[in-house]
Amino acid sequence: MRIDIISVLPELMQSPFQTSILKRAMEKGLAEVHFHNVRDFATNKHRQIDDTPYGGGAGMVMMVEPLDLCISKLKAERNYDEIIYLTPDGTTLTQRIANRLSTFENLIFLCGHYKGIDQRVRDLHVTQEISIGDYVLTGGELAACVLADSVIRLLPGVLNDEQSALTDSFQDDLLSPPIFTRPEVYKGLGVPKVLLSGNFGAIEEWRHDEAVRITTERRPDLLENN
Ligand code: 6GU
Repeated sequence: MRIDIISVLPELMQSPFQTSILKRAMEKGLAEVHFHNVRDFATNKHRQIDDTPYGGGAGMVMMVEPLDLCISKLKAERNYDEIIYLTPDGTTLTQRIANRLSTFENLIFLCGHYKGIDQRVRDLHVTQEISIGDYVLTGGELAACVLADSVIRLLPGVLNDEQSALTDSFQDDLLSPPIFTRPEVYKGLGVPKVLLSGNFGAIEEWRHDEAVRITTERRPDLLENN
């Protein structure tokens, strides 16, 4: 998979891709992430990329031309499955969306900044708009990192044990059951006996029951999807 990320602050997004699992995914050639600085596509002599909104109001708007030039250049080089604008007014990211995006070859993530982007960029190019939750960030960059992480970890070969993505919280609309490792007793707190029993049928049943119990307690809304 190839992801092209367009931003005014690409330096904000370096470390997540240079560490741990995402780094290994890149090194193995399973994912490529390319950053594009909008400033490089500015056309006037001040290298301007934002301007005041027509009609007035607070804040600046990212100009249509630099973004159009950047996206058009990429589109001329390859076919994109989706061009995603990261924005608080997009569809809230879910595991289902991450799963779907993980099946694609080429994606563009467009990070908004300031008050947002000129509507005509959305009309010309954007095929999907995604938010990572009901709160406001200073820009789409951190959201783009979250989205990229959620998608790249699903690519075949990225996780060591392919099972582990399948048993994630949310993958079956259930939260995860409690987990334990050594020691067997810590500060008087033990481990549920069933986990020490070696009875894998009983262990699976316990884990499922716990997952349902915790989901019922914390996120009953998830159970309605089943
Ligand atoms: Cl995608 N962008 C910004 N600026 N804030 C957000 C967001 C995105 N998702 C949640 N809050």
